[in-house]
Amino acid sequence: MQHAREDPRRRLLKRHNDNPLLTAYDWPYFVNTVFNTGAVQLPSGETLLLVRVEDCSGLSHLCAARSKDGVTDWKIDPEPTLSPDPEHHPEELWGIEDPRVVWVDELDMFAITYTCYSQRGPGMSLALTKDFKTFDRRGILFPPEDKDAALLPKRIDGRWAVIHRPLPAHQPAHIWISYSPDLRHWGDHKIILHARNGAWWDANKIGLSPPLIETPEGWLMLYHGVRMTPAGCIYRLGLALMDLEDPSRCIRRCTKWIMGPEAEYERTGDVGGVVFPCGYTIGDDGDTMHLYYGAADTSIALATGSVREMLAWLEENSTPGDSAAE
Ligand code: BMA
Repeated sequence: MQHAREDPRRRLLKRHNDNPLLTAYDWPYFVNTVFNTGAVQLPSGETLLLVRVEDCSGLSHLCAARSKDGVTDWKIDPEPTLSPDPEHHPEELWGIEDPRVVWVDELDMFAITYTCYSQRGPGMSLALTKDFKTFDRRGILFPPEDKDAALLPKRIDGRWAVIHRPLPAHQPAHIWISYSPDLRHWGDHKIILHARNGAWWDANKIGLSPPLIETPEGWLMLYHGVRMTPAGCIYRLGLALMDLEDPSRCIRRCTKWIMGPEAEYERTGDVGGVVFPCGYTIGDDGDTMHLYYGAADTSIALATGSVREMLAWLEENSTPGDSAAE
């Protein structure tokens, strides 16, 4: 008998047949693993992945891979594209990880938010680029521990907004928003999505996955929930819809996860049981999402879905507002 969760009709996100798309064996230089990746479409139409690469020291850097169709024939930079720079940025001493990339019209630049791994734990940094060759590093925005950040691609009421996930010494860990007039000074910090309690799939620890997706109904958020089990953590994905004018206001939030580790390459690897998307591209139809995710902290995989279907599903499988205390 087929298990319900294996029923493809229930899947909002369909895994690509060629998964995993990229592994360490595809890399032009020797590395341990390639996994959590930002993704954008370049003006040329190419897909660019900004990949977290872990070398055999255990530290990570970022490397760009480009492909015409977003699936095959990847042209990978022959050496690291963005390396930790602890001399000028001591907060990058133990590497840089998990980039989220958005195109920002007003700046005429891509904004990359990434984890900087400092001696005091992971914090969150910002760099700007036009071409993924030269970078304007803006340094650390939020001190440790903080991760899973993405800039909104435009100002909200005149201010920049970043979604992020501080990690307090004692869980739970919730998703926050912070605002800035200049991308430098940040304030008005506010929790926008609480980790649930008890046995929920998204209890105790949640975080933003890729950058928010602007839709006519609101900002669609894909977030991860970390289920802690005696055998280790399970990273799954869920949906929330945030108000377009006020992204700190959650309109509705899913009750069930939409994707979890099922395939062999998601269950087995350096950290099994992890699907971790940091980026997507949207097809020419304005609806098809190509979601790139790290699988088991070991490879890069692709799943495709319809934003419209996700919104419709959310209507049926959600509770209004943040609804965390239940
Ligand atoms: C999270 C992040 C991710 C990683 C995941 C599973 O805390 O550090 O980079 O993929 O854990 O190990």
